[in-house]
Amino acid sequence: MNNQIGIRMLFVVLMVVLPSAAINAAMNDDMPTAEIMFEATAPYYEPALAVVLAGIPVRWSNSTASPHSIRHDGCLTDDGPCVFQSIAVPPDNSFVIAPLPPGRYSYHCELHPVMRGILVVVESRSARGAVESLPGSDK
Ligand SMILES: [Cu+2]
Repeated sequence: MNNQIGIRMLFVVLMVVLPSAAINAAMNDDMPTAEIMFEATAPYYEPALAVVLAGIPVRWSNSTASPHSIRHDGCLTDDGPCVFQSIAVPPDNSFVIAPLPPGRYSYHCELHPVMRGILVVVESRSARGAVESLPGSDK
């Protein structure tokens, strides 16, 4: 009786641990990634002003119940370069962009124009503090 329970417990533990071990291994192979969340309420992108180091991909994750997108403001006009643009990201999905050159990139959600965010890419950690103290600065 005790043995049966023990074997059953072991089976349950293996069922739970093995898939998550595989997921952890896959994640450890990934590069470090800056994370931004979509939110259903203001400021809609969290953080709304994201300062990331050059060389790091940026991931937007959608934990809301609606699809959202990420579209660099340069895509709106004829003059600006359109640096990044996603399709509509469904709930529980994410969108990753390759590392960007240093600069300030304002962006919005094409589906909900009220959603606006700023991505600032800096060369080094020391530049990061300087940018964060000037959230309104437009480089
Ligand atoms: Cu949206």
